[in-house]
Amino acid sequence: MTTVEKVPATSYQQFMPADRPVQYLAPDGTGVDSAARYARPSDERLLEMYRSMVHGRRFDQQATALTKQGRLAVYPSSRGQEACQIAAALCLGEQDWMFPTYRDSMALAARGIDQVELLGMLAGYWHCGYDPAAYKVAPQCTPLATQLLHATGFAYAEAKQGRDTIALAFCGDGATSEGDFHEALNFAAVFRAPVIFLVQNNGFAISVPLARQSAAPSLSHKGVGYGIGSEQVDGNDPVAMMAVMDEAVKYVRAGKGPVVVEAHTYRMDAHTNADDATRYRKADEVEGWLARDPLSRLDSYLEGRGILTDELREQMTVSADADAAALRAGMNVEQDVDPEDLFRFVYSSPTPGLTEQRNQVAAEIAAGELS
Ligand SMILES: Cc1ncc(C[n+]2csc(CCOP(=O)(O)OP(=O)(O)O)c2C)c(N)n1
Repeated sequence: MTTVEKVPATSYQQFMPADRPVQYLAPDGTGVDSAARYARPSDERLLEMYRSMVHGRRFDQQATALTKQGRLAVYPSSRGQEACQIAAALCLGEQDWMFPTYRDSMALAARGIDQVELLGMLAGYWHCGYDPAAYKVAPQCTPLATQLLHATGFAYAEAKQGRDTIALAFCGDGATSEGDFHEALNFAAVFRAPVIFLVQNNGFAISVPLARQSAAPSLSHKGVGYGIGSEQVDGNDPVAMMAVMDEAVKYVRAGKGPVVVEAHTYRMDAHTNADDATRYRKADEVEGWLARDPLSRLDSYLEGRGILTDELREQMTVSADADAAALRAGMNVEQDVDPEDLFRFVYSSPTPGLTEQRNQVAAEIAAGELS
């Protein structure tokens, strides 16, 4: 009879997420008695995060309005996910890279990307409206989970060259069902790539609810099987988000391997402006999440601590409105686009199919069939 060698109990326990999402603030902004696994961020950083969240929400609202004015082809709002995206952006160092999805525009704005450039792709001006190298932000990926592989390969290469860079890859709950998610986690774990996988679990993959997507105890548990340190956090609690992301950055930068962070959150708007969310979710569910709004939660907390005053709040609102006005003005300037750019830079040597498409578009333009 053969015996199976016993695996020490701690070998997987060190990767286990908390039983319940880490939380520091109750929905009304009062402090909760947390296990305080992680250091609480300073008041200065929380105020900075609040400022960035006010700007992020205003940006998101403006981008949604731009779809109604025909200036953007589409916009996937992330209203309600401010704490996840902005904590993630603010916890990175200047040398680090982000690998975002279509939903992560607020994180990109928080990183300092020019807002008109940021929306360039969704306006149809260019493949990626901003310069990825200048901001250290890869293009926003629409094919689900592909960015996780890009981030993993990039982080691995950076480590191999002895650079102190970490990669932060974003994805949604639905993307954790993609093969690319699993391949990225496995490679990152085996080769200790310095990458953070931030899963924003907003409850839906378009109209598909989480229960039809995964039977795992939590999405953070998906990291455990790969030998990745994993955590779950209340993604609408800005203090907890920043505390967990700070720790994740520290862990990954110390060379301990990748981390999976699942942030439990909710997208308050439809999947995009082209979707009608009332067809698959109930109004009372949305109401319940509105009561857990991350921005008002941090507002109450900082006000309670005497850090956020009416005057400061007003200043931030005025400054966010000014940014939105500049964005509107910038998006109302027609940009010169060359339709041939659609086909350039796709492959170093264009495929026959691509050449045929390019010739067809050129012929239609020459014949005045496209303007
Ligand atoms: C490989 C691939 N399959 C399908 C789609 C179509 N699609 C676009 S968004 C989406 C849902 C994604 O949900 P989730 O990962 O939870 O992210 P969220 O949109 O909620 O941020 C799907 C299926 C796609 N973009 N890429």
